[in-house]
Amino acid sequence: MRFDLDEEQSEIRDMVRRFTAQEITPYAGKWDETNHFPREIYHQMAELGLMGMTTPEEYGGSALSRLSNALVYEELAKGEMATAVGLSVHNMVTGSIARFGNQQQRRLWVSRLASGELLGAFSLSEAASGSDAASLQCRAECHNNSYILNGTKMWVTNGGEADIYLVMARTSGSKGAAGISCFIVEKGTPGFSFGKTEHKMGLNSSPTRELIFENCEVPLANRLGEEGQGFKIALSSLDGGRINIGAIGIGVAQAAFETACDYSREREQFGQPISAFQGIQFILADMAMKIEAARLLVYEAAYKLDKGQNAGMYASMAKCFATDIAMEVTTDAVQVLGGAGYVRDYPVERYMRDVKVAQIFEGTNQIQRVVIARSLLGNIRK
Ligand code: COS
Repeated sequence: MRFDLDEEQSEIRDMVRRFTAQEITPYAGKWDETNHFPREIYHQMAELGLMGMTTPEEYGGSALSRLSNALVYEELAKGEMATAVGLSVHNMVTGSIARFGNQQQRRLWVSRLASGELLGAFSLSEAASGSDAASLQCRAECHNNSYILNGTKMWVTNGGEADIYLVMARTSGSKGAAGISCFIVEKGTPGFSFGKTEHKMGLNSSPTRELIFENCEVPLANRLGEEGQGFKIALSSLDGGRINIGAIGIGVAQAAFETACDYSREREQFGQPISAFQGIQFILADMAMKIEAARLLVYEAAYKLDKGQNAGMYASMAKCFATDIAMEVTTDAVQVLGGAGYVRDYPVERYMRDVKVAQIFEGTNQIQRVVIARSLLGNIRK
C-alpha cells in the first residue's frame, strides 16, 4: 500500500493547482456575485485535457485514472466549487457516451465533448422524482425511427449552457427502473426548451435549469445503450460522479481550513494571535483531521472504481463522508473568522453556502447511507 502520489499524479495535481490559482481563484467571488457562468474557462480546461478525463485517448480523451480525476476536482474546488461541479457533470456525460455508446455515437460526440467544442449535461431528476429516481415520468415513445419525448426534468447542472443532454426517460409502461432508457438530446432540437433558472443559496456561477420536452423528436440513433438500460447507465455514471463530489468537498474544505489558519495567525485579541488560544487550536486540529480522513476515503474509492471492487458502496461512502465533513469544516471556518467570516470580504461564507448542496445533489447523503446499508445487508426493503 502506498500513500504518496506517483510522478504523473503529482504533475497533474500541480498543473491544475497552478491553473486554479491563476484563472479561477481571483475571479470566483465575482462570478458568484454576478451569477456568471465562465464558459471561457471550459475552453482552457479542454486545452489541459480536462474535458475528457475518463475518455479513451483515441477519442481525444486523456484516459486518467479515477485517482487522478479526484486530484483534479480537489484542486479546482479550492478555487471555486461551481466550476469543478460543472466539469464533473460534463465528464460524466463524455465518459458515459464513451462507455455505453456505439461506434457512431462515440465518433459523433465524444471527441467534440473532450475537445471542449461541446458541453454536456446530465438529467435524471424530475419535480416528483428526486431520491426515488426510478419513479421518473418523462416519456419517450418509439415511432418508426425516432422517439417522441414529453415531460420535464429538473435541477440540471449546466442547463441552458450545455450543448448535449443525457436524458433519462420512460420507454415502457412498466413502473420501475427497468422501463427507463437514456437519450442523447442536442440543444436546439425542436420541442426541447428550457424552463426557469433556479435561484440558489450558493453555486451561483453554475446554472441549474429545468428542461422541457414537448413532442420532441429524437432519432433512434440517439438512444444510449439498449431500451431499459437507462437507469443502470445513470447510476453507474453516478458512481464516478459521487467520487468527484467527494473530492470537490475535500477541495472546498481544504481552502476553508487554510483561510481559517491564516486568519487565526493574523487576528489578535487579548494581546495575542487567536491561534495561540486552545479553543481555536482544537477547532483547527479537528478540521485538519477530518479533511485527512475524508481524503483517504475518497482516494480509496477512486482506486476501487478503477479496479471495479464494489465501487458503488465506496463511492457513496466517499461522497457522504467528504461532503458531511466539508459542511462542518466550512461552518467552523466561518466561526474562526467570526464577523469577518460572515461577510464577503473573505471567501469562507461562499465555501459554506456552496458546499451545502454537496450533501444534497448526486444523491442526498441519506440516500448514500441507503446504498451503503444495502451493500452491507442486502436490499431488505419490503
Ligand atoms: N450501477 C449499476 N446499476 C445499478 C446501480 C449502480 N450503481 N445501482 C443500482 N443499479 C441497478 C440495480 O442493480 C437494479 O438492477 P436489477 O433490477 O437488474 O437488479 C436497478 O439498478 C434498480 O436498482 P434498485 O432496485 O436499487 O433501485 P431503487 O429504485 O431501489 O433505487 C436508489 C435505488 C435509491 C439508490 C437510487 O434511486 C438512487 O441512487 N437515488 C438517488 C438518485 C440520485 O442520485 N439523483 C441525483 C441525480 S444527479 S443531480
